[in-house]
Amino acid sequence: MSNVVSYRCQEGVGLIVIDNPPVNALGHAVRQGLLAALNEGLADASAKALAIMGAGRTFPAGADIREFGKAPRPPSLPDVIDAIEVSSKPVIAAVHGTALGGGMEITLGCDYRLALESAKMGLPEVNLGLLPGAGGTQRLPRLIGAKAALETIVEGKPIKASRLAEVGIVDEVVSGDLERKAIAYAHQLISEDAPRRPVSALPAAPEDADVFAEFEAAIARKKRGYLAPFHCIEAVKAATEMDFAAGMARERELFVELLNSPQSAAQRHVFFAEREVAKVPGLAKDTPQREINRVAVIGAGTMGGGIAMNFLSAGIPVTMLEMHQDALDRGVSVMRRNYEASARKGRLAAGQVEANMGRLSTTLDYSDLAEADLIIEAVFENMDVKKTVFGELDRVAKSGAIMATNTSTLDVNEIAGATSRPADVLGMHFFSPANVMKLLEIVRGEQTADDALATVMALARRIGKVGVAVGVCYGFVGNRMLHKRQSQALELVNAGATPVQVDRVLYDFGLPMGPFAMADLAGLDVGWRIREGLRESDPANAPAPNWMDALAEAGRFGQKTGVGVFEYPDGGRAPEPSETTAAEIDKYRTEQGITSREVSDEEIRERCLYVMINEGAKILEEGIAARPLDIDVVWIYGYGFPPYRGGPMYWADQLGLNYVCERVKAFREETGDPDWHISPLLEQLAGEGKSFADL
Ligand code: T1G
Repeated sequence: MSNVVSYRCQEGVGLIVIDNPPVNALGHAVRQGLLAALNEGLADASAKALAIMGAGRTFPAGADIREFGKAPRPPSLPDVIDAIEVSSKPVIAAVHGTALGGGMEITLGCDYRLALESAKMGLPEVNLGLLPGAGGTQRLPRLIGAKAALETIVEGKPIKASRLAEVGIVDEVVSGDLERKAIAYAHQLISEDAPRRPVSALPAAPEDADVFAEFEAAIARKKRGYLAPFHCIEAVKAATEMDFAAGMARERELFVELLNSPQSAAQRHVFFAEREVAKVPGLAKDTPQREINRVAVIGAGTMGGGIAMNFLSAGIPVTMLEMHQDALDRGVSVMRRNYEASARKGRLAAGQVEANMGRLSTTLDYSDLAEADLIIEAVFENMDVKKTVFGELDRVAKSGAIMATNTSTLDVNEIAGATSRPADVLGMHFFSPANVMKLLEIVRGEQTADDALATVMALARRIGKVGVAVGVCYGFVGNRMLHKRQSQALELVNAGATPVQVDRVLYDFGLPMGPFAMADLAGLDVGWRIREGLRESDPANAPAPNWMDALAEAGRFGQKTGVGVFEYPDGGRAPEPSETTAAEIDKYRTEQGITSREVSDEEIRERCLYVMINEGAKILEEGIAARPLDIDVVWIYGYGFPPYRGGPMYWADQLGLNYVCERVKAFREETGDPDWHISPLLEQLAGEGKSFADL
């Protein structure tokens, strides 16, 4: 008998239970055990029907991703599912938790499907750069039609039990004791002599080809550069054109192509990296955490409001502090409007707007923050202002309260120094829009206590963020690398490229937008004011004014003024080239004595991306990020680095660090720019023929 799959007969129903924590992944032992238990049930005369269930938290959540890339070991999951489908007794799937990927495919091999009302099912393989490779692309279209199947398979999102019942995937939605309900349901089927229902025997409704072409066109922009979504479409199309056996062969062929693709390897790296970042090296797994039951947010602006929404949506009450009532009222109304917009899009259950807003209280008085377990400031990005705020917090916050700054560039240690309790201070750098972007850089100060860090790392997950622990430096991890990239982009335009060309190259690489569209979105005035501030406070080291400053000085702030580097006619968001910008660039080149030259796309891609890799290596040397995967996760969840490339450091490994090192040195020679000073770590790894993954 297997130790991960058990069989027992209960009241005439053979119960097959998979018990392979934490998520009952369908590894080799489980597949073997499942087949053995199925055969035992079929041989058991007292069992009139069989039911497959998961022990613990969930029905199987898919194939064991850790097995991919290794030699496959029989029985394969398609073979196990085929054995279920042809069994001589009716088989029921009794689902709780999240039946995902191969888990859902097992249910499709069963005759009937029962689900707890809290259960979800889905086919998220596309997020791993794969496709459902155990019959999902052939059975699901037969069950719900190709169009609905395309949505489920290409979007890869889990579907709630009530919706599964609506579309005909689940036969019964139950509550209470699932095992009892499964047995009762089996008795009902037996008494009704319910027919066997092999899904593979259903005719696949031949969809007209338009459905596939239209669907492909609809995802073209969002899924550009990815392989898997389009292979998914091909596999589902095969289900409408071929018989089941031929369709399965086509599915297998497409699956193997994806499994062996660099994209899937990269996306599987991201899957595990996203979970690994929660395990901070040097922070004991059992570090005690402080209770966070009430949060305070200082500042009701765009960031403060977005930050507060994360906690309100997670059911955590928030007290929001502002200096003036009108600012407070404005902030609260923006939050309400954001929730109402989500509700209109069906992303919020009915009544959730009021529930969330009902957890919000507001005040103009610091003393009302005295009961908060965590206080986050999102005030003006100025050190003196931040220090004043933290001085006040030190006065009013209760003992043990964690005090966090949302600064994106300022020194967290200096801010902590404005209090008598630096162990309770850290950075929580949210990314705008704070209620949407998943990344949260958690900045550990020199004196930040372990339990404060562990508390906020766990809290990140509770509010649906991906928390990455980072150290203190200008820009931490993400913005520090971003600033280097923006500087190269500017230099490339100064040399002869156009903003349109630079943006196109990086957009084609897979980034959501190029450096100049990004600058227009953030607002040219933001960087300009910081540089103007430096020119006043530290003229010797401040950067000389450039053509982007000239645009900002002329009030061309970007999207918010309708004109910036690009122009946005009719208040739109689609950037269009600007003659004014071209003239400012020419003027700047003349003033600087620059003779513009041809700049190749290759030079743009290498300079913008390799400068990030080099800076990432320096970030690792300085311990600002603990591992290369932390940097990968920051860039994927904070800046939209294409997951199918795995993140900047993973991607560098695929290029080969020798080549990157060579190019960094070449750019140093060509430009004399200190940003191209080679990271000793990068040089050492390249010299030893190693990768960042070897760290
Ligand atoms: N294989 C191996 N390990 C897995 C795993 C899986 N499928 N799913 C989760 N884990 C590990 C995870 O790494 C973590 O490990 C622990 O379980 C808890 O996970 C043939 C080819 C189920 C919604 O893509 O979406 O089936 O860090 O932290 O937040 O067609 O895990 O503790 O060491 O995420 O509660 C398709 C992936 C596979 C589902 C639970 N299935 N998993 O979320 O916990 S391909 C998936 C998830 C496939 C077939 C194809 C989530 C979850 P550790 P966790 P969670």
